[in-house]
Amino acid sequence: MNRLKNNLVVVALCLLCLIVMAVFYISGGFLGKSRSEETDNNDHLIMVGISQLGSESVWRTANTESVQQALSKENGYFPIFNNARQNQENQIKAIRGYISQKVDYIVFAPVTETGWDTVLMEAKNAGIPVILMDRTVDVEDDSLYVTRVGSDMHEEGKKAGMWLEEELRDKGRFDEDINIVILTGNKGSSAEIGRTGGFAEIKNKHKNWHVLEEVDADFTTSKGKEEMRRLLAKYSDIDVVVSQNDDMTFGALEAIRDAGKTTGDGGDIVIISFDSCKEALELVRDGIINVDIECNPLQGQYISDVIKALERGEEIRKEYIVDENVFTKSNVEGYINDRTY
Ligand code: GZL
Repeated sequence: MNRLKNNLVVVALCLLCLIVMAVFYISGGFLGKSRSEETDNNDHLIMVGISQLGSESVWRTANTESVQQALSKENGYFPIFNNARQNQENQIKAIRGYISQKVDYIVFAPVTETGWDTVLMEAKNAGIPVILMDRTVDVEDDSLYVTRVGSDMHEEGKKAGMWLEEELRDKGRFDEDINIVILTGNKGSSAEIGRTGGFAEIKNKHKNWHVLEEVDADFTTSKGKEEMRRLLAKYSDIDVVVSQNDDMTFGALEAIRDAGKTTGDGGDIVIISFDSCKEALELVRDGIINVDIECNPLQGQYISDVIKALERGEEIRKEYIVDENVFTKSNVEGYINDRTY
């Protein structure tokens, strides 16, 4: 009789344990959310693989923050993010990873224009729409991406040239020989290709504008300072520096100051910069940078709007160009305080 009673107790205890475990598993007690709950929660989220090219500049950081804020879980997304540290191979690896994870969309800022045909064909064959952010790609078949959200960087380069025409005219130097050095961003990036080409379109109208040297300073402050120091040692008569982003400009300004020269309004050297981050706009206000051609990094909401339109089955454009300005001492004041980057 005792043996029977003991067996019944053991069976009851086992049943109790099973019930407790079942309750915990379903309520997500031991393992975090139950798999079914985890899957249900994420099922209706739009899974987006984001390949950012790097974190080389203030502009890039603002661009990253903008896309991470827009493509957030609160806004209906399941974002997966990778920083490629300005290396194309890392971006290709990240995109292949997103393809194997079967994301719904791929958003990527290509570090350079070429070398993407194969991996974008893999994404297309997997039925994953690719959205370009910021820069563009040079591919045989432009159906390999659905759209690009970014700037018209050729136009930005032209704006720099047109401003210099006006500046020289205003200062009575229109027919003077003008010696120019150019700090470019990463050679082969659409930012460098656009800005270099746009500025050259204007420069080529002026036989008295002489580009002494054009050098890749990597879009970074350290490289901008290093290259500017070298150029100052090589050329004693630089009149204008065209620096294709503010980070390189900050480095160039340090080198110019170290060389005992002045910049900006009435200075020895005219400074033309790009991006228009807050710190640079303050230098425009203070007359240290002559002009800053805006490049708007706040592209996240544009990208989210495009994805939501695609989700609704709507037609979208092949390109969305963000609004941009040109800042000089005369108009910059009102833009500085609410600058978020
Ligand atoms: C421009 C962007 C450039 C910025 C730089 O659209 O690609 O890259 O001008 C950034 O600051 O590094």
